[in-house]
Amino acid sequence: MQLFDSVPLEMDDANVEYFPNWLGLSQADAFLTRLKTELTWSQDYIRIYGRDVKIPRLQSWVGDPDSTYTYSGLPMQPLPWSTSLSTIRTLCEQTTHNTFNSVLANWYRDGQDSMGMHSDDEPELGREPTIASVTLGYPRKFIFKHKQTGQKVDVELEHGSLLVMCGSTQQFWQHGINKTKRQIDDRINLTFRHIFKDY
Ligand SMILES: O=C(O)CCC(=O)C(=O)O
Ligand SMILES: [Mn+2]
Repeated sequence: MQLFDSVPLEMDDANVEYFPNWLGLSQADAFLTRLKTELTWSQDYIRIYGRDVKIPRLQSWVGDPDSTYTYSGLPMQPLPWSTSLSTIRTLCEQTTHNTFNSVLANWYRDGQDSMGMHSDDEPELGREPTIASVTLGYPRKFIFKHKQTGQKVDVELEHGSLLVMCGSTQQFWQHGINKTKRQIDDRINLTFRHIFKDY
């Protein structure tokens, strides 16, 4: 069993732990390269005021066959586990002492790709979900905003890092990734989740 250096983020009403060098550099590089071809990536759309709008990133939803998930109003049927994703899932389970039956993969192609502020608080994730978030590729700033006080906390998520959110984090905080005008390379983020069938 490996032990990793981690830092808790200073946040009220939350439980967030950051593991900067969770994967070795060559392992992280290899996963980044493999996931680009191993996964089936799609350009999904959401409906806003009667118009279909492109989600600003590519996505892939992978999981056990019964882990259907509704994300931003989109019901998603999971694709089967790929070799790399199964390996990373096991590593996440070992570090967090949790089990995960699904993962949402997001591919931010450049600085124009982003994710709006939201909480991972869908009912199928249960009360106080543990979310394990793995970053591969170009570092991006991950922003937290407290829903009641407006307090902001941010953390630069680095290549090969793991961010674990648990306890009341989703209840009290939103999170997201802003666009940036900087010329930056791409990044893949994996959020491992446990979907409950009966909720
Ligand atoms: O890309 C990230 O770090 C955030 C991803 C995220 O929040 C999500 O998939 O729900
Ligand atoms: Mn999220």
